[in-house]
Amino acid sequence: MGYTIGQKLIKNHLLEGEMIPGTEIGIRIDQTLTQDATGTMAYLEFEAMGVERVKTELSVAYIDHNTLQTGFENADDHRFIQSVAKKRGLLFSKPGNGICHQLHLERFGKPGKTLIGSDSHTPTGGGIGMLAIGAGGLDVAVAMGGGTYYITMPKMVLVRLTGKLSPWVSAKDIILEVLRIMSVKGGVGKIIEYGGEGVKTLSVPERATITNMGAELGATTSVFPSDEITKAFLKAQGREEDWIELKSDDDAVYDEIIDIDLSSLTPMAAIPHMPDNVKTVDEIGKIKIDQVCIGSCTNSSLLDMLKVAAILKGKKVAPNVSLTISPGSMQVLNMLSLNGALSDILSAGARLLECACGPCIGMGQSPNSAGVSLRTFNRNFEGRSGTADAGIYLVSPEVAAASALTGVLTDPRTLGTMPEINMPERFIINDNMIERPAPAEEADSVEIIYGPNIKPFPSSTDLPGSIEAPAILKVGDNITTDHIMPAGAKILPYRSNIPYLSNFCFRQCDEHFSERCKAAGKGFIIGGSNYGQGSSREHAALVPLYLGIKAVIAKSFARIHSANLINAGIMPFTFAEPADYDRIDTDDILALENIRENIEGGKPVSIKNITKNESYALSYEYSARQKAIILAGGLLNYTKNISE
Ligand code: MIC
Ligand code: SF4
Repeated sequence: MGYTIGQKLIKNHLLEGEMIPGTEIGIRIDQTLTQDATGTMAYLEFEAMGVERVKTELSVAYIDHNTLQTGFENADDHRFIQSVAKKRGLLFSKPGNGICHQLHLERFGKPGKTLIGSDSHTPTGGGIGMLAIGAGGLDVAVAMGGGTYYITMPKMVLVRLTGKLSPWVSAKDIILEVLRIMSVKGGVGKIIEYGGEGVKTLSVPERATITNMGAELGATTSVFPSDEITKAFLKAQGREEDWIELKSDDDAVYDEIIDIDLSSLTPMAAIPHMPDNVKTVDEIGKIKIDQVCIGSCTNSSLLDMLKVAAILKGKKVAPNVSLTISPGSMQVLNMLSLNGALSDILSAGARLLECACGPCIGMGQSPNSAGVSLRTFNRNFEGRSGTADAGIYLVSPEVAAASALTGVLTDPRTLGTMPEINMPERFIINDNMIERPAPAEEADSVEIIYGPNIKPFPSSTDLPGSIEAPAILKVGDNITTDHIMPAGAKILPYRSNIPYLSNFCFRQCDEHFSERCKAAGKGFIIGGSNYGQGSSREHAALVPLYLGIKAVIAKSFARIHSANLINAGIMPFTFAEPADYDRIDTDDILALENIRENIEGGKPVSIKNITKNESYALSYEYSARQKAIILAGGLLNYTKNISE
């Protein structure tokens, strides 16, 4: 039996376990990336591990999220990360150089390699045939130290593309269609692989738009073959030697196949407040809009920006619309400025933002009250933009630019003939904003600079024999990490200050969550299905740990969050009978009796509802390693125990 691309990549990096879907495997990691919002914590954890120099082939620390410096905090964190990078052997990408995923694709990603990143959109690298996976900061720190990375062996899904996109329909519409079909939890435990004749019609940036938003499917990762198109892209980046061919075997077997005829797609949008709430632009109609934001790691490539410039050229942005443009990287911005496209964008009345995440993570540009904002981004979760009652629509650059001109949601097919945009044969290469590490022999003299905003991260203790505590919070389905630990310009600067962050935990669901946790001293969270979807931020586990949360009992979990909970020493359990979810109310006193003994012995676990005098069976599928981590009270304790 032949292999799929995902299976080949895993097989070439397999260190532990067997490639049996649903079982835990350990893989070797070639490259890592971090961004600043998760990076500060990841490097604090790396420092706690006591490793002198990173042991990967390549590790890069990017600064792209916390670039608004409204106080000393972000600049201090940048300085801390830069000093760690210099001392420990990492490349450092300075603020303003661009968004980690776009930059990594341009300058460092290599087909056939493994990459983990402390950001959920790391699978963008699948666009050039990498096995690129989003992970919690601690997992990335372990990989930087040369440690194995563990995942559940995924199932393989083939999305078979046939035909060719019609004019004005783009890669964003393909992934929106996949989201419509599969939903935000449809990808959990799966690798989404793209194949079929239609693949040849898609350039690398278009492929990367698709793999990027595979994160919204909950997938382990997404991947494209590495072919002549990949080669041409790497050549244009001056990196032809990094190319290898990668394709699935003819007799590869997939667990699921989804067929999409590209020619049947029309412009689409994900309507508020979930990325899988997908409708065609026609179905939604000409709603009035207030803001258009073009950029983010999903749609900020040169190709995207050139399309936008061509649409805006010689025209004027509608009076009621604020249009922002964030190019994905310095390379993109440089090329736009040299070929005049930037002038077309600016002349139309756009606001140019720096090459960073910006509005995507609520770092500025929050819409007006009850505003409607069209964004080329990947997430439209309620409140994420910074305006609680704004409605965010996720669209392609073509829909975004066309709508910015009319002031209403507009089908770009009404614009007439589509301008032809080609990929450049050579990108402008300028790595002036990448700092190289000190040579190993000089590393000793580099001092790590800690700012006053850096507070110790919470510690956890061994799993006790039994736990009795209230159900502090009960939430519904599809709770995102943005609900658990919100981001945005006001909160993000405190990513290295867990005590302060704890004041904002679950704010959107229960204003008093933090105080109630502090009063109770310990507690449980009851969740619906797909609990913890969205980002990789381990803060969504570290802050609940700080607040005394001992276990989360949900109908199902998102992959990265479940791994982060275990790493923090918080037990994720699922209801054996999903209907038992309905039987628990907030403030019910619950007890996990003999929990230590049960986990240790792999015995069945149930939770007693003392208030209602009932008991509910729970399921857990911890590997032997995960059990040991839970018993030790988290990955850091576990690592310390085995190295003592
Ligand atoms: C996001 O898009 O939500 C983020 C901000 O990039 C996160 C990481 C973080 O919370 O710092 C992600 O996607 O992992
Ligand atoms: Fe940055 Fe947004 Fe991409 Fe997250 S999704 S990495 S915030 S651009």
